[in-house]
Amino acid sequence: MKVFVQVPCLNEETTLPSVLESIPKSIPGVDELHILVIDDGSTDRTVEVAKAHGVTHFVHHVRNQGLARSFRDGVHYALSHGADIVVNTDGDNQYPQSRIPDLLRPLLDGEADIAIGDRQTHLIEHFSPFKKRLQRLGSQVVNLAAETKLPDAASGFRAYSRDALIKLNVVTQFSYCMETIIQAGNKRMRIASVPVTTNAKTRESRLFGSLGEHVAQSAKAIIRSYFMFKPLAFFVWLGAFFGVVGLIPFVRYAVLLVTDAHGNHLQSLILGIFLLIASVLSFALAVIADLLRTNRILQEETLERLKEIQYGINRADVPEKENR
Ligand SMILES: Nc1nc2c(ncn2[C@@H]2O[C@H](COP(=O)(O)OP(=O)(O)O)[C@@H](O)[C@H]2O)c(=O)[nH]1
Ligand SMILES: [Mg+2]
Repeated sequence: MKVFVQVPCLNEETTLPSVLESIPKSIPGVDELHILVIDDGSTDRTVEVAKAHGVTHFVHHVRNQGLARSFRDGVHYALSHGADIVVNTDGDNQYPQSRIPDLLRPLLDGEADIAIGDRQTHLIEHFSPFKKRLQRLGSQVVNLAAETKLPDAASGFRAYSRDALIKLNVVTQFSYCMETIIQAGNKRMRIASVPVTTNAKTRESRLFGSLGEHVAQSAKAIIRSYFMFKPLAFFVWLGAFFGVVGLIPFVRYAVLLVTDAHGNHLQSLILGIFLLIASVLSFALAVIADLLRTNRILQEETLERLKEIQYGINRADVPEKENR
C-alpha cells in the first residue's frame, strides 16, 4: 500500500516545518509513505524549507494557480507515481497530521472510498457563533445535493482512494472540497467521517478574504455541482411552476369573458400566454439539460478509462471490492 500525503502550499515557510514534522514516519498497513509538496507559485522559502525536511516529491507552479488546480496537479503526480491512497492536508498546520493513521483506517479496511476529517467546527474557539452556524448550514446544503450525511463538508483534511480519484473530476475553481463531495455522493461512493480536533490558528485564511466572499463562492460551487447532477429536476419543477401560475390568468380571462361581456381583459390573456411560454421553454431546457447530462456521463466514463491507461491501472488487477 503506497500512500502520498500532499500539502498544497502558497508561501508557507513558517508553518510548513510543523506540518512536515508532525506527519507520522510510518503507519501500520502502509508500506510506503511519501510526502508531496505542491508549491503554488510561492515567493518565500517554502521549497527550501521542504527540501531541508527531506521532501523529495514536488509539483511546481511558476505562477499561482489556486487551490483547486494545486489539488488536481498533486493528485496527478501522486497517481503517476503509483499512489494507492492520497491524503490531503494544509500547509498552515491547521489539521492534526498525527491523525492521518485514523483518517486512513476506513480506506485500509476497505470500508470507505473517501475519509473526511470532521473538524467538529462547533468546538473551534476562534470561530464566531455566526461562522459556526454558516459552516453547519453549508454542510447541510452539500448533504442535500450529495445525498450524504457529513458533518463537515468544507474540511480539506481527507484521504482518497485511487479509485475515487479516478472517478472525480474537479471543474470549479473554488471550493473543490464541496464539489468533490457532491460528485462522490452522486456517484454513490462511500464517504467516512473521522472526528478530529484542529490545531491552534496560525494565521487568517488566505483563501477567502471575507466571510461574505466565502459564502458566495461556496454557494456558486454547490449550485454548479447540483446542476451537473440534477438538471432535469430543476427545469421540470420550474416548468410546472410557470404552467400552474400561467393557468390562473387564463381562467380569470375565460370567466370574465362569460360574466362580463363588455369588459376588456386582454392583460390577463397576455400574462397567461407569457407564463405558458416560459413553462414550455423550461420543459425544453429540461430535455436539453438531460441530454447534456447523459453526454457528461459518457464523457466521464471515457475519462475514467483514459486515466486508467495513463496511470497504468489494469482493471483486471483491481480487487473485486474496489472494482465497482
Ligand atoms: N490561499 C491560497 N492558498 C493556497 C493557494 N494555493 C495553495 N494554497 C494552500 O491551500 C491551503 C489552504 O489555504 P488557507 O488559506 O489556509 O485556507 P482555509 O484554511 O481553507 O481557509 C494552504 O495550505 C495554502 O498554502 C492559493 O492560491 N491561495
Ligand atoms: Mg487554513
